[in-house]
Amino acid sequence: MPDPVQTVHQALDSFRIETPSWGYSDTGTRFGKFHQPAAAIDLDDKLADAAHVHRLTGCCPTVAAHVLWDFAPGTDPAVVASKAAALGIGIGSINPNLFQDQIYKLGSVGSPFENARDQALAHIIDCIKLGQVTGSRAVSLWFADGTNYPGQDSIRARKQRFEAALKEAHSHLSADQVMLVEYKPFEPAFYQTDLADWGMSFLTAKKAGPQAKVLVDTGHHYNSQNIEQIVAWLLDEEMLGGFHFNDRRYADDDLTLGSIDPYQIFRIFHEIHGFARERGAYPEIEYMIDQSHNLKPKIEAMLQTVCTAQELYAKAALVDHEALSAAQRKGNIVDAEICLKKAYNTDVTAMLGDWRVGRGLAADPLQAHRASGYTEKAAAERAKRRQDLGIATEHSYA
Ligand code: PSV
Ligand code: MN
Repeated sequence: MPDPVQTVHQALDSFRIETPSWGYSDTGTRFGKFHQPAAAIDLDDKLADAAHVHRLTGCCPTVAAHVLWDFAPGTDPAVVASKAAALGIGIGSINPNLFQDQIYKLGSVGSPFENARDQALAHIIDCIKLGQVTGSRAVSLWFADGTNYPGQDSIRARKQRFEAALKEAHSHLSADQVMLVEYKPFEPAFYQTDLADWGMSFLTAKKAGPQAKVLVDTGHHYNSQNIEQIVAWLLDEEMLGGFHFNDRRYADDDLTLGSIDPYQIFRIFHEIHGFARERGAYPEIEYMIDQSHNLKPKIEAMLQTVCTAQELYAKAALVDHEALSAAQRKGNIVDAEICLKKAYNTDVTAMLGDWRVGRGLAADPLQAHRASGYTEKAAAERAKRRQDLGIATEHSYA
């Protein structure tokens, strides 16, 4: 077994994770929003917050954009990209919005209405072009499409409409772009979701073309579903394109990564390290966070997530693969499991701290953020701007 410090440092050297623009602004649930004085108001604030997180962690060089929420009509994506670059970050995945326009009531590319399908496809193609201007690698597709009642629409017709649309969209990708196809078992459709699981995303991506891959949002699974098995299968088929990280207890996805089940994330990373070891290289995977915090301070939650991801990725790199395969060959289940548990139980805090200090970063990004006064400064400035703009602000318990 090589030196653990070296193993952890090597693993961290290549680990990058993208933060979402929507995680910095006031977002909530459909039941309500709780405002935070330091929340980002506009895209400039979101870019500033994402750059701050990258400055503290050194591993978040890109920020995901949700087109409708971030690019007001008339926004020049080249200007946005250069603003981001001036702050030391880049625009990452481009997320089309295929669910909020009134025309999408019965779906987007799966809709029975041709004009809705045409609008959705045109928007995806626009997003592909936008990504070419911003230098983004991924166009990340999530569809709210589905039906709410049995008989509402033909399930097979919807499947075919998806296949045709994604195939057409794929033909607009440039050689260095990738199309990520996300799945979700339910919500907002509650009878049938068009892309409800990894198999449906897999098949649709395969039919779209070679640059389409599956996106695994950790929150989009039923309770007790074995996500690392899905990851292992997708890796083996070279169809794993990326992750949306978060955690969950019941439905959906806005809890902090690893807050409920950190061992699950470790097991996912273990599959990736094992695959890379076998193939001699890591596959190109977009690691992205998909969380909008309604209760936790937004930047703190983001830092907590990034540090948790690094920690679990590092721990998973420590699995002794020689010992593991020896135990597996002997059918020694107990020793095999101990290999995973031993790595998982290793305290990597000091190794992570050293890695950061070696890169001129603070050993603890969260503490460094708290000491920086960033939130207080942002809160003062943004609260005033919010007032001037007449935007709702936080409740005072004082
Ligand atoms: C849908 O629940 C989802 O996971 C998709 O990725 C959306 O783009 C994102 O959440 C919006 O927060
Ligand atoms: Mn997602």
